Amino acid sequence: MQKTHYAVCNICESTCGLEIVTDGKNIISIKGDRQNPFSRGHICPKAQAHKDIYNDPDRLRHPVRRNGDHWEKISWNEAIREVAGRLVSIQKKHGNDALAFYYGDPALHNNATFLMLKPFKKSLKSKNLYSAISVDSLPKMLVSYLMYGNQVANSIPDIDRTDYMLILGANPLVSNGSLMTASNIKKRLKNIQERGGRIVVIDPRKNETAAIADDHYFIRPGTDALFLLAMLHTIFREGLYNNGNVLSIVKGVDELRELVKPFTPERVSRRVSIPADDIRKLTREFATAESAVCYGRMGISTQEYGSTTTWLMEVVNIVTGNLDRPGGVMFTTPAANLAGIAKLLKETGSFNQHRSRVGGLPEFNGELPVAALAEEMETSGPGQVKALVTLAGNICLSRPNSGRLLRALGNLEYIVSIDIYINETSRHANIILPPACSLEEDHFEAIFYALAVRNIVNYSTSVFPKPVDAKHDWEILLALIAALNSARGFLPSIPGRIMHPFMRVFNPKRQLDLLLRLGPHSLSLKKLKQSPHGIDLGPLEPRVKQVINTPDKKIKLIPENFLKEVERLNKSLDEKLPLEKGALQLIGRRSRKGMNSWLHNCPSLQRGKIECTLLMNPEDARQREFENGQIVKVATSNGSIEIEMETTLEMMPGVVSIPHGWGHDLPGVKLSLAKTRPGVNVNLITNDDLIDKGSGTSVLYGIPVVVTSVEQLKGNL
Ligand SMILES: Nc1nc2c(c(=O)[nH]1)N[C@H]1C(S)=C(S)[C@@H](COP(=O)(O)OP(=O)(O)OC[C@H]3O[C@@H](n4cnc5c(=O)[nH]c(N)nc54)[C@H](O)[C@@H]3O)O[C@H]1N2
Ligand SMILES: Nc1nc2c(c(=O)[nH]1)N[C@H]1C(S)=C(S)[C@@H](COP(=O)(O)OP(=O)(O)OC[C@H]3O[C@@H](n4cnc5c(=O)[nH]c(N)nc54)[C@H](O)[C@@H]3O)O[C@H]1N2
Ligand code: SF4
Ligand SMILES: [Mo]
Repeated sequence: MQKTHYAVCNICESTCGLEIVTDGKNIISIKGDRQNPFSRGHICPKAQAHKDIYNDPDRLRHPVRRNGDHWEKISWNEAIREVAGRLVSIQKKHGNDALAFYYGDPALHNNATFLMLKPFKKSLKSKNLYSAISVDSLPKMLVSYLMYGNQVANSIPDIDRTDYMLILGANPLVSNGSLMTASNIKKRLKNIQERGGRIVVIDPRKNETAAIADDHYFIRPGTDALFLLAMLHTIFREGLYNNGNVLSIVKGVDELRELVKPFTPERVSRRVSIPADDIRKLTREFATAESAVCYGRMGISTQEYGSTTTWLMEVVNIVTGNLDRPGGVMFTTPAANLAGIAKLLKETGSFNQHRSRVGGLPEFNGELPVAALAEEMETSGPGQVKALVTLAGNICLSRPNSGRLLRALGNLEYIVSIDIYINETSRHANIILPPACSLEEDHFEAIFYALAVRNIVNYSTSVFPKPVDAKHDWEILLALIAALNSARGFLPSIPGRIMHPFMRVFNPKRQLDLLLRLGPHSLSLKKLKQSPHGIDLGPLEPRVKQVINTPDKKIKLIPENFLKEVERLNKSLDEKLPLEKGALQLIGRRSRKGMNSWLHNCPSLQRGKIECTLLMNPEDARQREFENGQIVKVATSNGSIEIEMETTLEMMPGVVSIPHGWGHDLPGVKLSLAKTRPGVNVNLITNDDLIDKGSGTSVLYGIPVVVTSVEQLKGNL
């Protein structure tokens, strides 16, 4: 008998509604849920991945232990007991910090896992805690923490009402929006134009979003901070300053006016590669629009001045009166009010409270930048990492300098991966603990509703029951917490004793129910379940005063952290351009049919030409006597990779682009389809010592590279 389920897709941040028809055991079809008030039937090709993953014979369905080249099936009890025993004995021998933990993106797309993360991290008793945040959104969270006093108080573009959208370093048409949960971005962007508004994209690649924008400007990678400083200079110079309804709570306007004085459009123009008159024109358009929003993502986050650029974008929005007004950037009022809860629990963030042992990189929210992980494994002495737990992360492809990490993993005594596949990272594990399939679990996208362009909420119940002998990610974490405690052999502390049974009774569903009841819309899980298509709770509303959590309840326009960076930017204006030194600059891009390193094993997505190529401007190719389609060698100080090159006018001269998440042809990887179309791992040539000094975020974009033909290089050897 056929059954129709309504669910929310948890692959990316868009939270599209799905209509999944099954016969009780098999998936018959996956379509967009037309009755979902947010996505209205929209889905992208990746929605079909749910079926591929559910059916994938390569997906692990029980714990496995590595025995030489083979994997043997073991019971959950044995697996959990062995893992906890080994981890604790390593900690007893080498100290608590000898254990490192890394979690990746999918852990944040599952509310139950997310709620269990904090107690799990605590139970590890180690400072070596890492996540994908430090190769992603750390600058935004840090800026929210420093300016508004709460890392979870993130301002979100009010895309549905804005009259002017200035996009720097983001490609929402392919990524489907990030730190901006919005289904069907293309339609939302088109609507801006239909309302008579404008979209301007600033990007070293004329990407898919730029292709539908009103204007696109190439910018030299890594120079957005200078562009924004020149915009701010122009705003003050031309009297365009207006901080609207937040005037009374903004501190530091006079200091800002002084700070941006040296950055005239003329001075920055050569370096950013945008004519001074265009910078002025864009500034005037932005500042005089009825409402405007400056939005940026990976291209401004994981670059040399990632946190400074993120801060300056926030400042541009504030001083043009676009913070906290419809059509500008606004704060959400989500059903599960994460910012409010963080405030209540006094967990609004921390920065630089301690530093990594070897490189001295700053902690953020108790986690260290993942760039520090390899050196923490390599460098002997007290606190050296000797064991690793990964959860829903694939660091061997996602972290810069994969070669170094690979060598460092060889120093470890024990590795555990909580993952659904034997992939580039989990192949190194001693034990893999696989959770049940995502369709076998209920879902609630707490984090992404808090980042949504409308206040929306949706609870998905599982499409299939969980197999009898399976565990969800949160159950694996819970079992590990208990087993670690018992392996340590001490009587659990009083909070520990209360905590554990409490967690069993007070499972993630009950926690969510409480969050909903305490939330601003006074909902409950029961009420949500009665609305399987989700509930639209209305547009974003002005609420900055409730959100601000700084000691004086004022917005800190200039956190001191960035002053040194502004000085460095000023000096950079006299330095040579990367091109003058003979290098090209490497940036990344995302694939419509992949999700970082995964979904490459999905037959419905991975057909036709593989998307892992190097893109180069035809003029750069001509100078090097390259022909379209030839294999080229791309080198940095870390080594080199060989990859097919495509010429395209999309690329700014002097800049080349390679996507990340590829390179599946490694021994032991069990991804049958992905191995036949492996692509090349760009992180073999990215550097882990390139860091945004303001935050500790890795620099993944704007890296100097030398590109030669393979023959040329061989000839030179
Ligand atoms: N050069 C370069 N590097 C980059 C980037 C870039 O743009 N350029 N982008 C960076 C960014 S933004 C990010 S977020 C990171 C991503 O980096 P990571 O988060 O480290 O890696 P992912 O590729 O997202 O891998 C997700 C893993 O989770 C597993 N998985 C999927 N679903 C589940 C589940 O339900 N439970 C469990 N336990 N496991 C699951 C998959 O099999 C896979 O191993 O990469 C970063 N690295
Ligand atoms: N289909 C698909 N969707 C995804 C993902 C995926 O892998 N596939 N990954 C998800 C994840 S984890 C994330 S974090 C988001 C990311 O979402 P986005 O940031 O929207 O996606 P990217 O494609 O990384 O876009 C970065 C843009 O920055 C540009 N850029 C590079 N360097 C610079 C620079 O110095 N300055 C400027 N101005 N621009 C620069 C690049 O050319 C690119 O167009 O996407 C999410 N959605
Ligand atoms: S856009 Fe994102 S949430 Fe929507 S169907 Fe595609 S992967 Fe799923
Ligand atoms: Mo990401």
